Amino acid sequence: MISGVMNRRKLLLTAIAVAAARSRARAGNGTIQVTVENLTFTPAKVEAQIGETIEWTNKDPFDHTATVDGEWEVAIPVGEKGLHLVTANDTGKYYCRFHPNMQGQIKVVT
Ligand SMILES: [Cu+2]
Repeated sequence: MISGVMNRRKLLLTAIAVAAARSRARAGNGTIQVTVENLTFTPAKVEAQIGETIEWTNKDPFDHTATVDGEWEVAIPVGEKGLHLVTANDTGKYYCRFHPNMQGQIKVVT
């Protein structure tokens, strides 16, 4: 009787562990680093999973942004970082509001 309960509990924990591993495979929780220097996003093109964070680090002596018109804008002030949590519809280009020639690209992967 007791061992039956133990087995069910063990089975349940195993099922939870498998489900957690699967959800990790679908959605990342890592950070993708992009350096902003000399008016350039490096790397210009990043691949990210839903739930990962893109972190821009500004090494220029002036402010930048990462902007998708009508969607989102991340301020990247001098000497600071800007963060964006990746969502399902983030595949596409972004640019800097102050220097529109600065462009980067995000590809959401699963
Ligand atoms: Cu800029």
